[in-house]
Amino acid sequence: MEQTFVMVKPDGVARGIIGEVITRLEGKGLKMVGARFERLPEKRVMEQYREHIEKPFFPSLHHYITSGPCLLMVWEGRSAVSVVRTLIGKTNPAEAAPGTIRGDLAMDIGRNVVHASDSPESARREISIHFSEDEICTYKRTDEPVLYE
Ligand code: IDP
Ligand code: MG
Repeated sequence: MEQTFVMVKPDGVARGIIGEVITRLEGKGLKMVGARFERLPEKRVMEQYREHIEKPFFPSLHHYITSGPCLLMVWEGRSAVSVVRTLIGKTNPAEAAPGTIRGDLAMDIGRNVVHASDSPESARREISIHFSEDEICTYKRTDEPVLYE
């Protein structure tokens, strides 16, 4: 099984749609195996978004992502990385398909509610930035035997 890093950003927290995000991932059949609610410390913001540090939007991204608490999570399932990327939709909510989290629940690229890892390599890197191994929990969902062939 694959794991991916998912985060409800401060706008999603402030708008009270944490539950909606979790419900969609749980309903799909993904399993939450780690979670923490916190304001991101400076060091981990820079590690998380290192590929964007030189981009023109980075100062506003930095300001926004540290403006309030985030819900950081690790989700597990078959092809979890690509499955979650499909569920969250395109980066710009104006272009994200209906039925996706960003397509249904957001308006602005700078306020797009959720983050999710874009590849298995990013997922491993991002999970290790935010979580230690002992924070990842192992358990069975009772529907696992019927979720997968
Ligand atoms: P992703 O979140 O879909 O993986 P990335 O390109 O990795 O998108 O960008 C990371 C985050 O940076 C986006 O989710 C968004 O919050 C912000 N961002 C990306 N591009 C822009 C932009 O052009 N203007 C403002 N914010 C942006
Ligand atoms: Mg990204």
